[in-house]
Amino acid sequence: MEMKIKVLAAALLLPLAALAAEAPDFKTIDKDKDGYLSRDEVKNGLPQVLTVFDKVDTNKDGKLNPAEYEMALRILSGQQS
Ligand SMILES: [Ca+2]
Ligand SMILES: [Ca+2]
Repeated sequence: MEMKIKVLAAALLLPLAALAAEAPDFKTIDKDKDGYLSRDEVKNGLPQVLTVFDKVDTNKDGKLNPAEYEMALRILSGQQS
């Protein structure tokens, strides 16, 4: 049934598509309120971001500023697999 396959595919894609919308706020993850997300803060707040941490840490300071965090969410929510 072609219809069934489409529904299944949509269900599989949903969690990633919903990630950006449901992701915790930057300030919520930034526990020590220094304006950056360390690896530990990311690990506790939204572990999926760790998978793209190095890729989005464009200035290589080992932490994420709000723009870098947004980039991580965009990458994760756009991933197909
Ligand atoms: Ca912090
Ligand atoms: Ca950075």
